Amino acid sequence: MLPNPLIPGFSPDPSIALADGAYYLVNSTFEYLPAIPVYRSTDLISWTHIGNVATRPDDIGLADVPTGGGVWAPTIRYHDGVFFIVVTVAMSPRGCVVFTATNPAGPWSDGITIDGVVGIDPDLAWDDDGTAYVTFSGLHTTGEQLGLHLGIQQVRVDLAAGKALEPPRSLWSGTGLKFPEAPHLYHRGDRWYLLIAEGGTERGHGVSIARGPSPEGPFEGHPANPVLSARSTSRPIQNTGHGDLVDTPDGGTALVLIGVRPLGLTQSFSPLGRETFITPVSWAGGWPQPEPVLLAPRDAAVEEVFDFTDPSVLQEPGWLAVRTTPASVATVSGGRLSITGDTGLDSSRPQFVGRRQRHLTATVATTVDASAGAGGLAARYDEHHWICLEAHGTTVTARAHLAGLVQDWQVTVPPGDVELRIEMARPPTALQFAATGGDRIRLVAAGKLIAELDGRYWTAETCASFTGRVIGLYASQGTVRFADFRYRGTES
Ligand code: 6LW
Repeated sequence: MLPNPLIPGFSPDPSIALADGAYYLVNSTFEYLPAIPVYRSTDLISWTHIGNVATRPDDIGLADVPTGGGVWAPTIRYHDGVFFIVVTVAMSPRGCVVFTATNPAGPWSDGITIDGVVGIDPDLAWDDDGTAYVTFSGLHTTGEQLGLHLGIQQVRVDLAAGKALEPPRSLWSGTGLKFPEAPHLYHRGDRWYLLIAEGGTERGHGVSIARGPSPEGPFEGHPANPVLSARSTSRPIQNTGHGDLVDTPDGGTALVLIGVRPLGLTQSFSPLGRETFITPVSWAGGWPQPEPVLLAPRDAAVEEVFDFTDPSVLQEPGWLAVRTTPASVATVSGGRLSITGDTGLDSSRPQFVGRRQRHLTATVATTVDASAGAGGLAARYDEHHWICLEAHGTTVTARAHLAGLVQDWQVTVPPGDVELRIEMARPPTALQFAATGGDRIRLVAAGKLIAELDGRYWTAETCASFTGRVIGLYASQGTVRFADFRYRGTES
């Protein structure tokens, strides 16, 4: 059985390509850089994060994107020996961008904007004559028509020139559920298949399929669409949708897709945000039928320890920064990672470097010298939803920031290095009904518990930012020096 989640933690909108016996999977990253992680696997089971597509500060034009905008839903394809990624930089003039590489670990090209694609979730496909098609969800993400949905559309494109060769044509709008999006086009036998998501990325999410004689259609929907949805079920993985089909090593088909792992009863909350899952697909009557998505977490605990003795540590591909690159925020020398800060975590450009929280039970810790500044450890969804432990001299402040509401708790610690720790876990026993759901978050400094928080308020359901939890190091004032960053995560 394949593990689920397949790529845990902040890993929305998966797309996958098979090239010469290896699989490459990419995800959305919104306002974070480096953008678009590339994961590699040869068996669909174990995955290695081999690189990121946009690694330079101005590669993809994220400096001024609003929260919720940025890198939405890349599609990865392999064609004639070249890897292609097509992606929307939402709420930005960069629009629909195509990157290419011969090595998917990078470097990737600077990216060329395809004029004439107004929408999100672009897909790239070629017909037998080599004509390239971009199929996308018609949506205005800027300007006066912001939010206007136009269904699934398509243009033939000149990839080298970066332009559409025709005005958008409407292909299909699904079954009438809201937000037809995430189209992918596949040629199989003598048919073309158009896979989409509909119902919105929350509990109503689903996957629908249509087929037709050519990449331009006409498309006829499956009579039982959506062919996959967890809506109104008690399945442990909810919000399943936005998928991409792939051939499996045993000659079958699988669907990689987005989903969440909510904790709770009638209302439920997903601490880690939208993750990548996988499910087998069978074929019947010329239609693909995905199976319901089953939970199968990997049971081994994961320990990551960065002691900052390696000056190139920030080149490890899992580090993230907000609207800039990790190397622009932090420097590493003399066994310390230093961050100089002049703004807080409520800024759209915090001085923060972090990593994805990938397990529902996780402890993240650092040892920090804050004698010349203020900063520490933070867990963020976005600048409106975060939690931190901030050291400043001999004071440590635990702070919870939730949609403009702020609460502080303070303790005094001895001078010198102090250990800061954030512990996240499912509630051990049934809590009061009204407080059921989400995880519990404990903020600990110098071994003392300072605050325990109800984690429901830092989840996919409460933060409308599309991201997931990213946990890391920051400075808000002066220079703060970190001796290490430790992550331990487990599903058990
Ligand atoms: C993405 C859309 C979706 O563009 O959420 O879950 C949007 N699906 O397809 C942002 O991730």
